[in-house]
Amino acid sequence: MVKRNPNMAKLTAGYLFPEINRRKREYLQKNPGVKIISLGIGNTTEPLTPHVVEGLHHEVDRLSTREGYSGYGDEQGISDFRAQLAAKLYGGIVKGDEVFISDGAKCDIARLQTMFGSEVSIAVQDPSYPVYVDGSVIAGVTGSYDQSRSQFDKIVYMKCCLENDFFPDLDNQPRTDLIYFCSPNNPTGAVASREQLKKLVDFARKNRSIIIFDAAYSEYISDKSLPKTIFEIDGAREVAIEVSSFSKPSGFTGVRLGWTVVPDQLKFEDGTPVRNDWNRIMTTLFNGASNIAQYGGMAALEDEGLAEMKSLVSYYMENAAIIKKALDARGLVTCGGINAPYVWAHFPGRKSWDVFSEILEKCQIVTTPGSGFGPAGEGFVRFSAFGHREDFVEAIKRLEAL
Ligand code: PGU
Repeated sequence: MVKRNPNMAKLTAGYLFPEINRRKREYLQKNPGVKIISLGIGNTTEPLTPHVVEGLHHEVDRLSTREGYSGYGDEQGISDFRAQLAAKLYGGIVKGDEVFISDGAKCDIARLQTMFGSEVSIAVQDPSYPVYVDGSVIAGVTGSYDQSRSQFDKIVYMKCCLENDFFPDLDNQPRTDLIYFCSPNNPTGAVASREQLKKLVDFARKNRSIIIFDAAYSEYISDKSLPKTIFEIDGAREVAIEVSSFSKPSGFTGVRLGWTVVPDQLKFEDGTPVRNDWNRIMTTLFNGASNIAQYGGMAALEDEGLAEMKSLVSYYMENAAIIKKALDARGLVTCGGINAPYVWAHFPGRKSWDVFSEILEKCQIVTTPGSGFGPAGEGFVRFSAFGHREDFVEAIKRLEAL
């Protein structure tokens, strides 16, 4: 018999989104034929846009000829694409060879967790995208279990709530090796201001920590005063890695394409550039993003592609406005939904899973319970803005039953 990896046994429950699906299926078994509206998982619904499709087709056609065919490519991605990405999405503040193309942000987070290993301590925003904690636990980042707090001692939860504007009280946080930070935030929809990110960078510099900045929703920022990347902040190049993705801005959730920026200046304690180890991880554990997806990504960075990205983002953001308005009208306190595709609704004194069940039963709408993102998410429910417009129009009618 093979011994089970003990870290797997340390995970608290199943991964959040399959659990939500399980409950949805269970509801459908009991109520066959009911049309459920899914505002749960942040999964894109609108078709790929024409210019991007052209880019994908073009590469498929090229691969179907003997002259044009190519097999494995550079593990780090097509160098032209890396340079384009640095220029178009970062305005040149990062270099092409600091950008590593991948099959998505989630996969890069897992590989970063492999790179940093089990010896590190981590801090996460509470609530946060469950992969930061679950992936770290799988990688062995636990330490001993503190029964009184129901938490592992190598994992620090930085409370982000209404009272602190969803930005952690850094003056009272202990030092950790890594700090996961997501802005625009999943699930709260909060976007850190320039001043807040400066505080975060200064905190990391003081503590010699590394920030893993998740910018998967950066294209949803329309307010020009808000930073879209951590690298807009002075000093970030010495303390931050950024992961990001084409999933949400270009609808590549199924196509799969993302990237990670590791700046040259970022070093480990012994002076080794983090970039070297990241290159070693990518060349060893990854074989390059699909060449078809990369050509789709390149098309997305051309002027027509960027214009399409803008209109796709606007479409989802109108959904966000529709749902936010309806929830506000019901007297609920909501956050997010302005520069982020999630609306975070407060149900004071209630358990998130109870609210989830009530919304499912009364409105046939699937949401995501806030407690699935961390202890401070209790009492909240997340509404995703990813869906067809007609479903949002229908959803707000159904919410009247709440
Ligand atoms: N980072 C954040 C903050 C996310 O919310 C998501 C997706 C990803 C990364 C994944 O990016 P990829 O490039 O597509 O890998 N979050 C969704 C989907 C759930 C999931 O398990 O990824 C959500 O509903 O939270």
